[in-house]
Amino acid sequence: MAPAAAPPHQYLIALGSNVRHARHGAPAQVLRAAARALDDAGLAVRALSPIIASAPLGPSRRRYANACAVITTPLEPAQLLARLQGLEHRFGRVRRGAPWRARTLDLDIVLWSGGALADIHANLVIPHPACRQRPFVMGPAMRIAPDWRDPLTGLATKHLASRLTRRRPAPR
Ligand code: PH2
Ligand code: MG
Ligand code: MG
Repeated sequence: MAPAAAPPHQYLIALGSNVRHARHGAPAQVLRAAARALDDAGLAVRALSPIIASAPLGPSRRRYANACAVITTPLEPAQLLARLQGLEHRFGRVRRGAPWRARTLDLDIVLWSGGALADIHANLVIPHPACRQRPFVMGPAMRIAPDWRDPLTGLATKHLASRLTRRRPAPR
């Protein structure tokens, strides 16, 4: 009997770009091409959020295109991370110099169906440690995975997103 296929995991991936690509074009086009490339690489894209434009957080001055995708794959987190880094590389991303430089393609694992994880060898932490503070992650995330929960706070992405967009009370 053929061995049963490993049950697929679900992952929520954040996509970002703030540099044009010679062939694909502007950052939003880069993200569309990246979603197709994920699918072609066997990382089945179940949902792709709308693509938003966002002001850069950090030193780069170029605006970003951001989106989220839900994918399913039998790959374990460290294996998936290696695949995502391969894709970033194929899209012309160069890893050198300071972190947070302008990039053609950034693919981050935000959440997965396996709960919280810290893999020191792969330098991988899930949930993505900064995801709760980032409207450009939680906004797209709540459009396609509103009920996925952050295992550390117990809050769903829709709640994390609304915490980030809610107006703060005026100071007294
Ligand atoms: N990614 C960063 C740093 N700053 N700013 C925006 N708006 N969008 C991003 O995806 C982003 C960022 C590091 O990965
Ligand atoms: Mg990132
Ligand atoms: Mg990254």
